[in-house]
Amino acid sequence: MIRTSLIAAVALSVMAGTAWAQTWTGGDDLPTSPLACDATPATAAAKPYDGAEPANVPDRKGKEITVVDVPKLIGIGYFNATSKGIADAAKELGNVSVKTDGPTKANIDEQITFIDNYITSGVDGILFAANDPVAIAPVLKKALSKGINVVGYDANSTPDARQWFVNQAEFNGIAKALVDNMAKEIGEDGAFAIVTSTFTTPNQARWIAEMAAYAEKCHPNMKWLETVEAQEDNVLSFNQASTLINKYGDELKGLFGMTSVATPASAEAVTQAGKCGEIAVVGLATPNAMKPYVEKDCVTSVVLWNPVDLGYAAMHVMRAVADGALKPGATSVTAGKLGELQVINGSEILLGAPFTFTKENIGGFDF
Ligand code: RAM
Repeated sequence: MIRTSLIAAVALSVMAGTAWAQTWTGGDDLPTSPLACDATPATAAAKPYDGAEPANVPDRKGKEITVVDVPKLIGIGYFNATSKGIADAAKELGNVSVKTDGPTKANIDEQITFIDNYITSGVDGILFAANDPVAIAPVLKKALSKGINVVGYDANSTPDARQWFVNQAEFNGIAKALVDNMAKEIGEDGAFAIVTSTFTTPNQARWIAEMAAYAEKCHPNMKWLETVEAQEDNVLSFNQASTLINKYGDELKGLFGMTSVATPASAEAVTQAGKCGEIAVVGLATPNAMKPYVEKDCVTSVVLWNPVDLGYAAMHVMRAVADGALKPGATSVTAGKLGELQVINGSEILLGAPFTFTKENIGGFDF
């Protein structure tokens, strides 16, 4: 009986002209919205506010506030950059004291403990980038119940556990940039693998799901081979990339690095395997980490945004929330030197579009 229904389902999908959606391990199961294959921009429909509301919030308008920033981990270039932006904005505002603190490994249980301790010690606001969108929710809701303002950036929680999320770029825009760059470098029928953090980290899972949907729509003959997890760990990322290189041999034409740690580590693995020019590395990383590989032509394109600006925007959003200047239903918010940032998807604030660093432009950046 099951076999018959499965055959019928396949027949129906073929008749409908839709290929089976290829699911790449590491994506989430949220709806996807792949962009057009050409440069046609997305048209984002306005959605109602879907964020949280803290309870018994004291009047913080114009008052000195104490904020803590708890990213996935501390001590890597990417979150050093977001932390710098947060500190720059606090200094500019003049009435915010902020510190960045967190685990030295990307560990959700440790991140939750850090946040819980700051709730106990007493802060006015919590900024976070989540290791796990669901597991982090209870402690963020605890903060909200105590009148603490909660704003996410970089890696979201479930929307009901924070007030706003500052998104570096739209998930489908990052997916398009990564997949288009890989197709350009390995060809429309190239095979690739993915080195990610974990299968549950919110931003990587969103990007991979959107990449799979976009590839199915615009680059249907590219072949996904495997996705491996490497936390935010440089050694593990290098070892996982090396394992993929040895496992797939000449079939492997490309590696996606989904974290700012995995991308340089994958480039180093390709370099040490003597495969520069044979295996493309396309991924998310800071320009400073990738300059050595781009300048020797081992890596052609790196996708990111400005993480300093991301932290800067998150701090300004926190101040606007504390002042009552950013409320549910707002369509934009002023973020200092960045000007007006748009609200999208109900309670996300969009920093901008992804950017591709190449040999021609990477020398102009220092973060
Ligand atoms: C890592 C983290 C972060 C992500 C960057 C690209 O540093 O996973 O959340 O945005 O890479």
